[in-house]
Amino acid sequence: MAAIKAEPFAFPVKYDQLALIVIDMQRDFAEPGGFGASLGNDVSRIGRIVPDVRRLIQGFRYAGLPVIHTMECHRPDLSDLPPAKRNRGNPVLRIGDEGPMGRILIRGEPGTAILPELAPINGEVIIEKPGKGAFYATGLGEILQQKGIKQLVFAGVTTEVCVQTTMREANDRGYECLLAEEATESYFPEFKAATIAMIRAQGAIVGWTAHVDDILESITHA
Ligand code: TIU
Repeated sequence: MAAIKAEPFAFPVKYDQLALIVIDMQRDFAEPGGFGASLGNDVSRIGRIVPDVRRLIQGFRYAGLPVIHTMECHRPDLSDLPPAKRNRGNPVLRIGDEGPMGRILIRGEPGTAILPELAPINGEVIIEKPGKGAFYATGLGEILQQKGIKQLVFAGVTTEVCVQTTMREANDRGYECLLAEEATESYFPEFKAATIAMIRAQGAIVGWTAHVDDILESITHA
């Protein structure tokens, strides 16, 4: 059986059931003036993974494998934004407030867009999600089922928030999950390291982790 070199042991890949899911590579998390910065974070860390995320996306496209993109965002009328989420953390700018890149994390605003280098192409699924996890209040589960996808490679930000939440949601739904280490980032390096460690602990209790190069090498055989 084909396998991707991974931790804590080789990932038993089935190319006909595999997709890449890129979580929330949006300007709001990567650029000054967006949501990540409004929470007091150094957003420059996020931009540094763009080349590795791009390599991964292009490898999946070249192999003819699906690429799914997610965006954390809300309706302009905020009807899908619980007050508990809007008020949390006392940010400088709250979700829905007008910032230098438009309204923070609102669908269709410039700051909410995916970074241009990583923009979806025609035919790729885009999931707009109001939560941290990509399964909550979205059609992701149905789309994966329809496409026969049972294995997910994860990239995107932030490792311990939206990426880990979605991996845990997917794991509970029976998907086999593999996190691409160089293609994910946190505002807190120690949180990224801890997330990688806890995902693959206890015999891959949540999933596997692998290097981008090893994933790319494997999918050339898809
Ligand atoms: N704040 C933080 O680390 N993350 C988020 O709010 N959203 C995502 O991770 N996408």
